[in-house]
Amino acid sequence: MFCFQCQETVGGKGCTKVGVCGKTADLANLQDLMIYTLKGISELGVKADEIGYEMPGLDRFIMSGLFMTITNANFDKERFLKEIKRGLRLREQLRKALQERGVDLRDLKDAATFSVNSDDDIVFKANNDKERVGVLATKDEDIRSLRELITYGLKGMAAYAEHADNLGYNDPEIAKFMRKALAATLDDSLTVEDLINLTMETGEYGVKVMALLDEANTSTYGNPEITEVEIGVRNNPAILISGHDLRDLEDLLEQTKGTGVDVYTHGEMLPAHYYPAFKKYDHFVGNYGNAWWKQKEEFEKFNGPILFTTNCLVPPKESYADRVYTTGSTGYPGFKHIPDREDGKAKDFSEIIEHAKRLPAPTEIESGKIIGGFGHAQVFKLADKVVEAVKSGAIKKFFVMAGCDGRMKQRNYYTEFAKALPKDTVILTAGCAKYKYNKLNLGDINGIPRVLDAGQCNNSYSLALIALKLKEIFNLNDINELPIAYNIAWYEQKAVIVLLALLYLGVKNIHLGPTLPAFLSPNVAKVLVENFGIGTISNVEDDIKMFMEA
Ligand code: SF4
Ligand code: SF3
Repeated sequence: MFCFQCQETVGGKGCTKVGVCGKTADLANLQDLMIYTLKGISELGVKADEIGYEMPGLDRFIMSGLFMTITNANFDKERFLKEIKRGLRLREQLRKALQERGVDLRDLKDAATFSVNSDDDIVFKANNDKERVGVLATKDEDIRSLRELITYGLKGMAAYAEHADNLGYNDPEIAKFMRKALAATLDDSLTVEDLINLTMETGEYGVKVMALLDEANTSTYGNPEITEVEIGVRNNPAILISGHDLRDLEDLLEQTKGTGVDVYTHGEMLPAHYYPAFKKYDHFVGNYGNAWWKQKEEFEKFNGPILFTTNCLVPPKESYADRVYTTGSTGYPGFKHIPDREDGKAKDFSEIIEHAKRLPAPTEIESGKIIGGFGHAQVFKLADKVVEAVKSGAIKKFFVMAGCDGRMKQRNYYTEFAKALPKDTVILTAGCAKYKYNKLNLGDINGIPRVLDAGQCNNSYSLALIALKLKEIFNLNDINELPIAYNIAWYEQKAVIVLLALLYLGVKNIHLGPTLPAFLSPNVAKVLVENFGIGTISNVEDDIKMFMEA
């Protein structure tokens, strides 16, 4: 195996024996073969696009195939075997359809033509075809770096596209771009420059997909609004829902209504509380615990069943493993998996609900409230107040500290950074990075809280809209003239698409931490430094000085 797609990769270089995330070598190889299969399907898909042929189910398959390979999403080898076989069937159907339409299919690559006769064949190819399958199959380190940067961006894009699709929102242009970009990563004729351009285009589609998901979420559930979220517990049996999928949450809330079972959020599901549509459920109690990496201790104490709708899932402790359910792109061997919805009907969560009824109420681990809900619409409503505070000097600077949280000790930097920021600064956040400072009670500036949480990582789009709005209000030519600094924490591939989207929007001088991605080769990193001023972090004191002076 070789995997370096996340921030916690071994030695900041690559996981080669087993993943820090818990991914075994054979699972990692199967995930690589899944991606390889998607690339091959996409090569045919591009040809289909050229003649305007659409194959039903193709967009969704590519989306969920990519999504399943995101860090901490799916650890289930059986599921990958099943999906690879499904992919090969789809690929064959597509090939036939194109052949019938007279499309020239002579120069297809191995990814679009390899065949297997059994599960063993699949496993054999995944483990042995190192010249073609996997990250290291690309020998040139700059080409490899760009191919992977694009692929990881596509994984994040796919995740957001799937959430939008679950709410009935999709954009065929986004799916078409995914096919084009996946196929391009197989194309040896593309130069470094071509791939840099494609990376920027990936950012452009990143903006589109986040706009689409924003539209899907806000049209379906209303605009996030200022909300106090309870972090203590009640005395009823309960289900803990984690991940990012709001449609799954809606189905669960509907089905738990009147059952005596409460629902709490964990990790990235916290921002669901900010949506008006979810406030009508009085059994939707609050948020339990913190970011994903604290799940082992927190799930043990929760006592009830846990539902994963997306990443980040950590291999469980035995003490609670029998209480964990997965759905959508997530999976883990031995966990119950709730099947996808059919014909738009709700998923069936009855088994989890019955399970919850047999278990005790959660053990309280915290008490009090946290505040959030500062999506673009809510912040625009406060615009006068914000602008006045900037003009009067009450707010000197905004710090975008969106992104991911993670296990590394070094990430305490973000807690210390938030504490040490001058009192006339405001943190704009989104994603699970917020758990490093959202319970610190950092106070407010003329009624504006010093931590403004826009929501999940995909809601980083809101932060971009807020910046663009401020640029308009202050009549500036360039978004970089605003008093906004970017100190972003990353972990998995959704952060990659958010980063590429910000770069596409022209945001400069983003600092990424706690370490730069291992998949950036020195030359690719140099391009990002020279053209976009990308930097990393050093220590709290020097960094605050640097940001405040910039
Ligand atoms: Fe290693 Fe991260 Fe890949 Fe897991 S996802 S194998 S931790 S690089
Ligand atoms: Fe967190 Fe996994 Fe990235 Fe959506 S839940 S931000 S790490």
